[in-house]
Amino acid sequence: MTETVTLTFDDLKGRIQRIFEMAGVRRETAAAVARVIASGERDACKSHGVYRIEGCLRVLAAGKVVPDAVPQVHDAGASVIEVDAGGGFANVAFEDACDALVARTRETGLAALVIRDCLHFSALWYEVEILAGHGLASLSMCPSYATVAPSGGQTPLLGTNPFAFGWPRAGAFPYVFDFATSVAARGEIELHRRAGTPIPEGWAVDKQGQPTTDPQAALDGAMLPFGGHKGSAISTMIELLSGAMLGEFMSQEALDFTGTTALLPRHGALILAMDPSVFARRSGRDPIAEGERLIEAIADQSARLPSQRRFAARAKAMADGIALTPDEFARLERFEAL
Ligand code: NDP
Ligand code: PYC
Repeated sequence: MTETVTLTFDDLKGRIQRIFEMAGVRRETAAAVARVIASGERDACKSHGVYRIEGCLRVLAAGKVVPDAVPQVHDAGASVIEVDAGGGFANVAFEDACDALVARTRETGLAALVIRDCLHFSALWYEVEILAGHGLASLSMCPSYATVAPSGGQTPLLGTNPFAFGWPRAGAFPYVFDFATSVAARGEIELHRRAGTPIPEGWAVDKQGQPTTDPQAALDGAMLPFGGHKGSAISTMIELLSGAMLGEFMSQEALDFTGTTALLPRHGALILAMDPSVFARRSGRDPIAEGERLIEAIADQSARLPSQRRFAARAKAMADGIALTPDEFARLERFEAL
């Protein structure tokens, strides 16, 4: 087969859900995992789209994620809501606790969701975009595996630690950024290895601490934080806030737990949600309209807004379908036959 194969979002989502149900994953969890993977593929986030199915199946086969875990939401009416994922996938834990987080944020202006003991393999924009859909601003973060050397060092200590921000807009897609605090996500390097293509300079060093463009040498060596000491500090903050502060694994402990980066990491996650209307109440100003003036001024300079590429990919995929390469489709069919 040489042609791309085009699927609708619902078809792709349904196929992925069945793959996970066949692998023994609880129906609600399989549905949540399928939603986030299909959404990644729809939005042309290749490092967190169908490519992730294989990694999730590997971690299931290795017994490092609990397929039938039922998330337990602990809401004592305070600003911090906790959901214990019980060693299961983070996606369903987030979905189960989302309504409580939204309600508390509207009540108090500021609330946090702590996700405990989860496997968080997915892109974080998914979460902040849902909260923006409820009119809330939010920050989301989690540790990962110790694969990134701190700026000025050469030994991996930090994770690729993703960081996302969402801001609601009236009548437009929200303002969302979402990035690994390494120069590139590990998934990007793995995709280069799979394709046999070099990685750009500046992404990683090899085991000897020398710059490399060889994806395998990069995966065996150390990835680098984005923005030198600034990215290194943000990544450290993520370790502290979503690891140490929650009493959950930091990236080194997550790596020690699974013993390999070939499996996806287990740790906690932190989502902070804010209701702009509560913060702005006494100012008499409309925070969304104020924000809009800045966002429009940025766009007026023809500067690309973060997520703009993703939203354009989404619109195309929803109109024309999601195109999978022959290799991606063959893998999907192989997983369906397992
Ligand atoms: P990218 O560098 O591809 O993108 C980072 C952000 O910057 C996106 O919001 C992107 O928007 C935006 N952007 C990119 N180029 C421009 C530009 N020229 N002008 C303005 N904005 C731009 O992301 P990463 O490779 O760092 O991360 C990829 C994904 O990996 C993320 O979704 C992250 O959550 C996920 N990840 C998850 C981990 C986990 O443990 N769960 C660990 C590490 C990463 P757009 O999308 O539209 O291009
Ligand atoms: O792409 O760096 C990554 C990653 C790690 C865990 C999930 N995604």
